[in-house]
Formats: sequence, structure tokens, C-alpha cells
Amino acid sequence: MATPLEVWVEESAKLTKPSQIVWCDGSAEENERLTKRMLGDGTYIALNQTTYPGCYLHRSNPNDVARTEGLTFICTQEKIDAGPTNNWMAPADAKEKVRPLFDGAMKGRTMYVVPYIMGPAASPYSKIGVEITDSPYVAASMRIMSRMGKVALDRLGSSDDFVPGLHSIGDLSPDRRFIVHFPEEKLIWSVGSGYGGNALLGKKCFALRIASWMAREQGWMAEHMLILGLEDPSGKVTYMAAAFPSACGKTNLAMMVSALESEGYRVWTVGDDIAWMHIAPDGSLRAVNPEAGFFGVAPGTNSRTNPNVIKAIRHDTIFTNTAMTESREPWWEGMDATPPGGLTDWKGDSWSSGKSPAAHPNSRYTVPAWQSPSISPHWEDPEGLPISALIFGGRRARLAPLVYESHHWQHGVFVGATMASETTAAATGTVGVTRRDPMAMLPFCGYHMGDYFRHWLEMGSKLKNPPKIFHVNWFRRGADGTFLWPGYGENVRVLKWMLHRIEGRAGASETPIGYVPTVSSLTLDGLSISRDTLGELLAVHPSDWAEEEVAIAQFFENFGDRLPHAMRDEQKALASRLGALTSH
Ligand code: OXD
Ligand code: MN
Repeated sequence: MATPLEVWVEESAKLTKPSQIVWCDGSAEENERLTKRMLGDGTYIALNQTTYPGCYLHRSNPNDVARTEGLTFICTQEKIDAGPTNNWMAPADAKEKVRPLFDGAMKGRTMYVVPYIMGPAASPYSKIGVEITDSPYVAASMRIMSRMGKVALDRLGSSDDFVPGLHSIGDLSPDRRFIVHFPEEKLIWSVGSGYGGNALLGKKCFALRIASWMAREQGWMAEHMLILGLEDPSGKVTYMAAAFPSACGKTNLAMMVSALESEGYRVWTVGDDIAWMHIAPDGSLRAVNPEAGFFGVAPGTNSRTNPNVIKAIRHDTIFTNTAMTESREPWWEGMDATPPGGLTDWKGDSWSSGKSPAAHPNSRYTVPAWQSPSISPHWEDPEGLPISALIFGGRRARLAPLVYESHHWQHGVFVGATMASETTAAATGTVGVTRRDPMAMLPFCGYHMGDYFRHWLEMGSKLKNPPKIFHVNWFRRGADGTFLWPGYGENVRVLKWMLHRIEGRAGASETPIGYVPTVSSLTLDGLSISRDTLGELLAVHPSDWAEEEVAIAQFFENFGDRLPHAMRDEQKALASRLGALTSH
């Protein structure tokens, strides 16, 4: 008898009519076949195989370079369940609209059946997905980003416990592009895009949108968070998970080379984008990274901002929409101070300075996680790693201090729910506009965000020792517009303060928004930063926060009666703490 997977593959083939079907096993031989084929048809451009062995450049269609939130839908029976922050279509309408786009979409193409595991192969917290795609680039990328092939099929057996995702690049026309999710039946359809976030269905579509729905049903959390371990001089490692909106430096923070290494503080990478977190039998919060690779933003990456990834991407890496040097090495803005001569831009044209950027601002590298020198020896521990701190952050030029600690879990949930950041290039849209992005999940939560805040509150009440919740802002600017904090490897100083707060050893001043470090509680040795600058970095201006509180109150209106009372309580408590200050 046919297995549920075989039945679905056959149905999908009937609809999309490929000329052949290939079941991916994830082997090196298969990857070689895919590579050869892509080199043959121009999907891949060979990079310098002496200096970048196993590395290839892929140039996408210029109209297909980022996630397209406007074309991304959550399709629940009831509109209210998708909430005010998601685009919604009724499931039947979505299918009627999108099915014709799949009809015959794979004619003359190969259909790849890509079975994959999200999470360590042996973890009880891992889940299986199967992506059907007509893109060999997607199949090769999924081999890096997940545990792909035989390992997943072996784990699945004849079970129906997998998340199916049907993907076709279609004709790449934005008019016929849809990324639709059916959380109630745990199904994903994506057509018309080959871009990572739209097309590698294990990542945002499954591991965040569908998984967030599953997590609420099953009592766990699927979050847009990096996971890192901070090792102290005694060798003890404390794990933290952090949520920042897209392109705020999650990968750089997760892979940081610590500026306090000589003091014995070092950072280990567990994941750079997504955390699945469960309550363990002992009441602790345990996180696994569902992914197996990094799909990172290339521009701005160099040996100062992220030396570990610079080492990692020297072999077996796929580059997408970067520029290429004369000697066929990948290049992007921010790699060197001055661009080398003879560059080819991301579209394949010869480049000269003064033109638009040589690499697309959202150009990417796709690299196996284990290739990073910073990868934690425990990154695939099946039981996950115990999380002691959750960190929220965003780009706020003025408002938020370098770091503050929330009063307690409920206040921390409020801090996460009201996070905001200036927009960047990872999502299409205007760059530089402030948008509120609760827990960095705005584009990724598969259900009503009011219910999502409630789920966070409930998780906190079930945890024995809930992690402390912090907020950071690496991006505060002075009056002259320059950044006040050096960032990158120096951010370890802030992590060290958090660790000492967790251990009850660091000082803090109480402010209306939470606990802010005292100047003496931060390790600043070896850093040239003036007292004044530090004062500006840590300042909490009640009048600015009073404006923020009004904006928060307005933002909360969006969630109607699904907003938990606790969130309004926290907003009012903030208002009264600010009022107590300003009225005296
Ligand atoms: C990403 C994103 O690519 O958040 O990780 O957009
Ligand atoms: Mn992300």
C-alpha cells in the first residue's frame, strides 16, 4: 500500500506534471549531480575553486530577491484566527486561486522530493517536513539548511506525521507569486519565487509560521531567535536566546568573537535565526536550533564584523546575488573599504563605483552551521540547551538604552510585544521606517498575535525558573548621528552583565522601563568610551518614553479583545511609573 507521502507526491505530480521525479537522499553524490546540472544550465556560476572550493554563485531573477510579505498568507477557516497582522484568505479560496498556478507548472522540469528534519536528527523535539520543488537550487540549499534526505525518510517511515510543502518557481512573475500557509492542516504552498525565505519551506514557512501554530497547540515555543552559549572563565556555559527583526545582526551576535576572550569569556554558536523551545521535565526551558545551516545577509560581513563566518564560507557555500571579483571570488559592500577593480555585479553586469551597489543589499550566503569555528560542541544535543536569558532588541536611534532588564516574566513579555525597529532590506518595502515587530515575529507568527502574547504568558507560568528577559539596542545614536556603541565583539560586555544579573552579581539602577546597568557594573576595560557617551547610551528619558507609551497604547488597539489584560496592565504600569517621575 502506498504511504501517505507517496500518495501526496503522486497527487502533486498529477497537478504539476513534471517530466521526471527525483527523491533526494541527501548524499554527496547527489549534491554533485545537482551541482553539475546547475553549472550546465547557468543556475550556478563556479567561483574560484582554489580559494573557495565547493562554492557557487547563484543569481536570482532581479524581481525575486527578498521575502514578499504582501504575497504571504495565513489561511485559517476563521479570519480572526490569523489576526490583524497577517494577510488572510479562506483555505478554499486560497486553494482555488493558487492551484491553477501549479497546474502543469513543472512541465519539462524535474520534480525533487526533499524530505527533511527540522532539529537534530535524534531529538524528540524535531519534526519532519517534505518539500516538493522544481528548483535544484532549493534542493541543494535544503541540504545545507536542514537534515535532508535518507535520514528524514528513515525517521518518517510510513507515518503521515510530516508537514508537506509544495513549491514551484512557476514563471517567477510577482503577479503569480503566493506563499500560502494552511496551519489547521499543516500544509504549505509556495509558487512564483525561488528566494530563500519564500522557497526554502523548512525555514520561515515551517519552522516559524506552521511551527508557531503547532507550538501553541502543544505547549512549546517556535521563535525567531538565535541561540548562543556564553562561556565564563570557570568554563561554565550559560545559554541565551535572542530575537531581533531581520537584518539587525542576529548572525553576527550568534557567531561573535568575544572582545573579552583574554578574560575567559567566549561565545559559542547554537543557532542564528530560529529557536524551538520546550519545557523540560525539570521545568527548565530547553532550546534546539531546528536548522542545520546559516542563510545570512552578506553585505557588511567582514573579518571585523564576523570573523567566524568569514572562515566558515571559504568552502562548500552557496552565494546568492553577491558580486564577483575578477578572480571569481564573492564580494559585497562592506567586505573591503574600497571595492576591487573589475567587479561583476549581482545581475552579472560589469560594475563601476557610483552605480548602485555591486552586491544586492539582501545578498546571502548559505553555509552548513558546523563549518563555523564557533559552533558549540553541544549544538545538536537532542534534549536541547537550557535557556537562562531571553533577549529582545531592535534598531532604535534614540529611545532605548544599550540594555535593560525587565522586572519579571510578564513585564518581559510586554517588552517583547512592544519591540520596534527601523526596517531593512530583508523584506521588500521602504528602508528606514520604524515598525513595531513583537518578538521579531510580525512576519512569522502563524496566528493571532493577541493569542500569541497569551501563549507567552502561559509558558511563563509553567516554567519553574523562567529565564530573565532583557532588551538591547546596539544602534543608539548620538546627537551627531553616529553610533554610540561599537557593537560586534564588544557586545559580549553586555552579555557578561546579563550573566552576572542572572547570577545576582551585577549592579543595576531601577528606571521606569526596567533595570539599567550602573556604569561600574559594565566591564569597559580596553574600550575607549567616554563617561558622557556611556551616560547617553544608558539614559532613559521619561519624556521620550511617555511618547512611546502612547504609541504602544495605540498599537495594542490592533489586537482588540484578544489582547491579554496583562499587556494593558503592563502598559498602564509603565505610564504610572513615568507619571510618578514627570509629575515630581
Ligand atoms: C531571514 C529573515 O532571512 O528574517 O532570516 O528575513
Ligand atoms: Mn530571520
